[in-house]
Amino acid sequence: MTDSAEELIQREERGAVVMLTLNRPTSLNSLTPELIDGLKAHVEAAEKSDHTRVIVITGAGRGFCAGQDLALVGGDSATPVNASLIRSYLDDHYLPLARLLHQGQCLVIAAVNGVAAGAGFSLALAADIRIAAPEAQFIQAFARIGLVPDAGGSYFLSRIIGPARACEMSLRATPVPAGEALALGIVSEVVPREGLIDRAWELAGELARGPLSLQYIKELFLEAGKADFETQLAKESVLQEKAALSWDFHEGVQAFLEKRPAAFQQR
Ligand code: T3D
Repeated sequence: MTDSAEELIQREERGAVVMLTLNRPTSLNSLTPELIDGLKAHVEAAEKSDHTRVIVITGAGRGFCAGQDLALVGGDSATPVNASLIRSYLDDHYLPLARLLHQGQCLVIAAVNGVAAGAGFSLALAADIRIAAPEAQFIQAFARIGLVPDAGGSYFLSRIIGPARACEMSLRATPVPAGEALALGIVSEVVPREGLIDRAWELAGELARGPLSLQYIKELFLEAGKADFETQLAKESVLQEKAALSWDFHEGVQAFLEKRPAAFQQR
C-alpha cells in the first residue's frame, strides 16, 4: 500500500462519533510523522467541531499500532542515531498528540484489535477507555531497543496499574495478553475480534448520548491521581456547579421523577 495522507488514516463518522483507523497494516500501523500528525489533525478537527463528542481509535489489519516506525530511526550500523533529533521528534509529533487526546474535551476510546507496542501502547493508554480483542497484546517495547517509555507511556500506565507493576512491565518488556490486561485494568472489556468494532461504535454511541457532565467527569479525573484531597474536593465542587447549570441535569432529575429514560441534549 502507499502512504498517501488520505489513506494513512481512515475516518468514519456516525452522529457525534468519529472512528479513526490507523492504516499502515503491513508494518502493524507503526508510526511515522505523517501518521502521527494526520491523527492529530483529525483529533483537532473533532475537538473544534460543534457536534463530535467521542473519538474511537483502532488499527487496520492484525495490529493496533507497533509504535515508532523503526525503519525511519535505524540508519546504517556505523552511524549512531542522533539523540537530539529523537527528542525534538517527540516534542514536535508525539507529545502534542498525547496532550490533545488526554486533555481534550472529546471522550476517546481505543479499540485495540491487535498488538499495541511502544508508542502504540502509549497511544492506547492516552484514551479514556480501552477495549480489546482477545488477539491484542500490550508491550512496553521500549527497553527492547534500549529506550525508555515515552509519549505518556510511564505516566498513564503507572496511574492505571500502579507504579510497581508499570515499572516491571517496562523493564521486562514482555507482552501482556488481553486477558491479563483485563485483569490489570488496562482494558475494560475483551470482545471477540469480529465484534470489536461494533462494540466500539455501541460504547461510543452510549457516551455520545450521555449528559454534558461526561466532559466534566473527564476533566475531573485528569488531576485525580495526583491532586491532594482538598484540591480534588474543590475541583469537584467547581465542576459540580457547572454540571448543575446544565439543561441535562434538569432533564436527568425530571426523567428520574417521571420514571422514564433521560433524553440528554448535551447542553
Ligand atoms: O523517535 C523515536 O524513535 C523515539 C520514539 C520511540 C517510540 C517507540 O515506539 S519505541 C518502540 C518501537 N516499537 C517496537 O520496538 C516494536 C517493534 N515490533 C515488534 O517488536 C514486533 O513487530 C511486534 C511484537 C509488535 C509484533 O510481532 P509479530 O511477530 O506479530 O509481527 P512482526 O513479524 O514482527 O511484524 C510484522 C511486520 O511489521 C514486519 O514487517 P515484514 O517483515 O512483514 O516486512 C515488521 O518488520 C513490521 N513492524 C513491526 N513493528 C514495526 C515494524 N516495522 C517498523 N517499525 C515497527 N515498529
